[in-house]
Amino acid sequence: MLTLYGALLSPFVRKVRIVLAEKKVEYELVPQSPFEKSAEFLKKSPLGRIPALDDEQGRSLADSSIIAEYLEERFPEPALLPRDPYERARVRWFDEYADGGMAPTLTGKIFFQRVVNTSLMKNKPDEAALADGIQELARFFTYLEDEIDGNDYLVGNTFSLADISVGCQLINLRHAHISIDAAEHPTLRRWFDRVTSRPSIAALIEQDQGFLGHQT
Ligand SMILES: N[C@@H](CCC(=O)N[C@@H](CS)C(=O)NCC(=O)O)C(=O)O
Repeated sequence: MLTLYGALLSPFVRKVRIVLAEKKVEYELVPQSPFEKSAEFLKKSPLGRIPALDDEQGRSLADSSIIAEYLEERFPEPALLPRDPYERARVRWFDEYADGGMAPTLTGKIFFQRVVNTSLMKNKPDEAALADGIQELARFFTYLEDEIDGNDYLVGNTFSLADISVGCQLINLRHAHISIDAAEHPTLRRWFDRVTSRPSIAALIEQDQGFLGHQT
């Protein structure tokens, strides 16, 4: 069986878990904190980040995007990357937009300050970082609203890794009590509600909420 190392609440771990659930691949989730980096974990994930994955032979891979593409190649159905080369590249673009563009703001600033630093670690939030993050949100929302352009999904009007990666960042934002305003960004809000009501995603949100409910 595959072994995934990671923690609830991480958008990157969630991304891989959704891919596994969509493809109905069984796996064992081994808890791994992003703050504790044992020598053993660093062998699996040399940058010390979650997630990491071991295959059935104990061979490791790190990074959610690398793992997602590996899973796509090993378990092609249902496809989460389109066949068309341009659309495949667009999915990879949205994965990068989510992880490289949105994550530093939505997860790094807003979620980290409100949820990790304040609710879980009981520290005072860095109000400047939080305010910065909140102020940066509009440009992401406006871009995504335009890109969805009345479709059901981000690329090729089919559910793909693009929806998973972008959705995972917005789920962390919602955990930080910020939702997409339906009046200001109606298309993005409809898309988010559609994506988060998929069973593979709704189940993980429920797990996160259960965990947060116990902690706060
Ligand atoms: N590009 C990586 C990012 C993973 C990442 O940053 N994970 C965070 C937790 S949400 C982490 O492990 N942070 C610890 C660190 O950077 O030292 C991926 O997609 O897997």
